[in-house]
Amino acid sequence: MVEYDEGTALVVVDVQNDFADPAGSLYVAGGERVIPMANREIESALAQGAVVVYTQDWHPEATPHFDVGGGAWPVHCVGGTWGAEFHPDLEVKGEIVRKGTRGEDGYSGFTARDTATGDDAPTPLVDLLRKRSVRRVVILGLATDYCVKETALDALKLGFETILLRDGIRAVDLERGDGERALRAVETAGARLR
Ligand code: VGL
Repeated sequence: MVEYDEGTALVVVDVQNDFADPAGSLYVAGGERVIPMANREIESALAQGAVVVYTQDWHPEATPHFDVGGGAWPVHCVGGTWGAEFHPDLEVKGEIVRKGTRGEDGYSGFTARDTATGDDAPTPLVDLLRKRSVRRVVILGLATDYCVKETALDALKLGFETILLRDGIRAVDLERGDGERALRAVETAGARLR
């Protein structure tokens, strides 16, 4: 278990039905297995005065992010649908930051990428963390090789000390080894794995 304090935020990435339920449209193998650990970390973080924040993929019905719109992914996490809801076993006890809401590629919890121009715009996450004087972020959730990775890389770029909880993440692994490569990339960028 990590030590938490008031300058630390636990960022729980995309523990939503479409990723964490075997019936979800973009189910990440073993996704539901991160939930017990997530709940333990959430309790521990809150008990020690840390900030707990949740990211939530929240797409419009049609977006260039989806394969039917020319993108890479099956339709998933459409705002207001079951797939976009947090998994019912996850304890939700903190602020929620939605991403992808205007049709952007929303991998990182910190930025939304315009699918036409490739430009990044900030989500409310960094302001929220700065307001609470956070200097260190602890990340878990789904999926290692996309949203967890991009959130961790942005956290590092923004100057946060960044820790990834290995047992609290699972990979899509479109190509075998993507998850492990993502971990190496975030480690190389300066994150610690726990
Ligand atoms: C994610 C693929 C597409 C994720 C989101 O949460 O990691 N992966 N959209």
